[in-house]
Amino acid sequence: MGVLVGERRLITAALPYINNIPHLGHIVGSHLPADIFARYCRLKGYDVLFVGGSDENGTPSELAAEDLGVNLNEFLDKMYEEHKRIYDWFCISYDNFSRTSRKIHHETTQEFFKKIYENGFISVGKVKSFYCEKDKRFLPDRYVEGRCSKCGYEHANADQCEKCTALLDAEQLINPKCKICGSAPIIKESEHLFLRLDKLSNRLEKWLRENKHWRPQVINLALGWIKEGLKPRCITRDLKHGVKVPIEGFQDKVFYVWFDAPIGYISSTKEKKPNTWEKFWKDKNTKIYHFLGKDNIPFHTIFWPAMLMANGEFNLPYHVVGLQYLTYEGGKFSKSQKRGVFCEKLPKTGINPDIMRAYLTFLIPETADTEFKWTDFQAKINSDIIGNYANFINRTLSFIYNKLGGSIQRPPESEFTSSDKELMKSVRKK
Ligand code: B3M
Ligand code: ZN
Repeated sequence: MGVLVGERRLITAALPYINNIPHLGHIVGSHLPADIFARYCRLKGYDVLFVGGSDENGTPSELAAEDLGVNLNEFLDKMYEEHKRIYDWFCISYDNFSRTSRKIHHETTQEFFKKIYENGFISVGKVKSFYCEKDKRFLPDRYVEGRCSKCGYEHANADQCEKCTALLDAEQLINPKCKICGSAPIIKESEHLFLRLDKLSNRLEKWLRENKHWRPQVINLALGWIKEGLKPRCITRDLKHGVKVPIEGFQDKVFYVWFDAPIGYISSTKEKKPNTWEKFWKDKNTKIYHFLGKDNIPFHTIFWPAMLMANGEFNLPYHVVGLQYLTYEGGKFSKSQKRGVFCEKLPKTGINPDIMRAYLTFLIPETADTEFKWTDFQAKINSDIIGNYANFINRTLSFIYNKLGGSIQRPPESEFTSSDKELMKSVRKK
């Protein structure tokens, strides 16, 4: 079909945070468009690998397990199964859906980091954060609350006040309290590692400008960040749960979750193709396509390519397909307000996954946000799927039945193409 032998495509969908049950916005924002593209590429004859996995490190999963009062690993195992069931229900044709809690991912991240370190793109700096002397631990932002120094709201988090949206730093929170034990934490300075984005800014800009095939919203966002000026970015955290930092003096820290998560694309490839994974990442005949939602664009157009450049051994993404948001009946999806369709409920509705996929495919928010509406779901399925597509097939079959006595003359075998033969085979199977 016009495809050169050996042309390869590695396709990824953003790794979902494990602590949230995905809603329809997650499906249309990455898994579904990546799946459609992967199916298309397979049909065209490319050597395709479609990988993903769950993003399991960092504070969100630690917090979620603590809130439920369950053991973290049990929580992660249960949520992984839940996620997997949902993507299977939607027939997302992942070749591998891995987990960033697996050993292979931890090792891959540490090796990836070491190379960046040896190449001179890591610096050391000091960061001030809250430390609870009673719990003997540094507290992530969401573990501390206090009074906002801007508007007086009593339950502001350490990094941001939810009421007035002001971004705060540790010293701007009045009467801070540790959310675990209620005592007042102190501010402590600790050493962290930084990725030298500043050193890579020119190379990133040059590369971004070469990517003429990207969508304007994606490229403009990325160039906007470059214009603002890139600063070294902290890539370590004082947490227990995550990938351990493999160098002297930092062994009690873990990597920032956005540092290890994109490396999950590599570890998922390795897990599936232990002997041939490198050709999907290093060979010139491979193109890498990342599918992700709008909020993930900066990480995939700046932070991740910078990590790849600093490491030096891997190809850069060929395409970063950034999608916009899906809204639900005129507002945002919200778990706490119970707004939207959360996918664990879908199998119980009796809706056929193909019907849901068909409507969601109409809605993929390619250039602007789109809206899920049940009345529109009904109208689209009735008019486009049943009215047009099913009607076309029904009319053709009725015509053959009524006018041609129920059969059409079979053309000679030599006239069938290989895709005709495949189609006949799959029709007979049903
Ligand atoms: N887990 C954010 C999200 O789920 C983050 C994506 C990681 S992709 C490497 O939207
Ligand atoms: Zn405030």
